[in-house]
Amino acid sequence: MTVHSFQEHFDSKIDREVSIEPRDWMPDDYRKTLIRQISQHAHSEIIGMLPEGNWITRAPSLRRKAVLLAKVQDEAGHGLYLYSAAETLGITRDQMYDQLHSGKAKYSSIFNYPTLSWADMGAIGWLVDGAAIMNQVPLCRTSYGPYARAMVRVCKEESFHQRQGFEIMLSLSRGTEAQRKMAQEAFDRWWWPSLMMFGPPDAESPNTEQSVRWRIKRFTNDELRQKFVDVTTEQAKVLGLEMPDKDIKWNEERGHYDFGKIDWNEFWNVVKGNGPCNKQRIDARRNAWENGQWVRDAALAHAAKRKARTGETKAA
Ligand code: FAQ
Repeated sequence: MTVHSFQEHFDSKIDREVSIEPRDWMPDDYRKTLIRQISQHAHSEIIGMLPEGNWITRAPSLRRKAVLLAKVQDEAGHGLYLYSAAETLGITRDQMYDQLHSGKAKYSSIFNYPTLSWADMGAIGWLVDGAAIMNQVPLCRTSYGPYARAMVRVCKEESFHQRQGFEIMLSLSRGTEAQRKMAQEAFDRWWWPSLMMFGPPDAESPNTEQSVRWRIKRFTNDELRQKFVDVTTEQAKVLGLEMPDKDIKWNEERGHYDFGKIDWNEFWNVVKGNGPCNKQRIDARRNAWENGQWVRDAALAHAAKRKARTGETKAA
């Protein structure tokens, strides 16, 4: 087959909704885009463990501690499935780690904000996992097979995360005045950064058009952001919390909520590395990597010894 006919075959698979698999021919830019998106997604899951990890020892009850611990472990699992999916495209895990630790790779802006109170665990579950599901359910139908399959389990776990967050917010908002205030204050801080998670507006998103054509992305950034606003505004009513955006208003004609202006300067500032916790997050990952060197060395030495021993047994 010529490159031309390879391309035709690829295009026809995309049009027929047949998934692209690791051994299939694919355009270089399709491969590059997937490596970029999947590895950044993996990094987000791993860095995303840090803000919540901060509260495991301070969770207010044994039940809350067990649930939070399980959630943070789930995020580690998501990172691992995603690194594995990216590896099928020809990048190694070490290369991806190196890109993260050197600051070359991006990860979601949301994880560069601090977790100041217990209510932040509620707000993260409700809003951050809520935004993650909104973005990731359509990715279960993304055109690259290994990414789509990884997303199925990730989304099931994320919906448990979202519910546990909502339940924390519900308990706090129905609790004492101090607890209600804590919930409102967390909502106020996490609202705008959650809207930023969906990425820049479509008009300023260099990757969306091509990714939608390749069916990597099934919806644009603005479409997903709007769905999220519509759903969470209704959920805030159930919680009895006030929307942090005073301009939010139902638009009968559009059948959607109109909402206020997002501060895109803040978003780009965080993406460029100048958010409140960027340095702390990367330092924590680098330290974990460096301090874990002896564990990796020990595991390799153990594997080599076992291999030598079973080799000896076989020879005998
Ligand atoms: N933060 O042209 P677009 C989670 C970058 S997982 C930082 O629109 P694209 C689970 C973008 O990379 C959360 N950078 O890009 C959890 C690009 O730069 P590049 C992560 C951002 O790829 C919950 C540039 O801006 N989810 O939360 C952000 O078409 C709780 C231009 O943007 C995923 O990764 C951002 N928010 O669309 C864990 C989902 N937005 O790479 C723990 C998969 C954009 O060209 C606790 N990813 N940029 O240098 C996606 O759906 C897409 O990659 C988007 C961005 C929608 C994030």
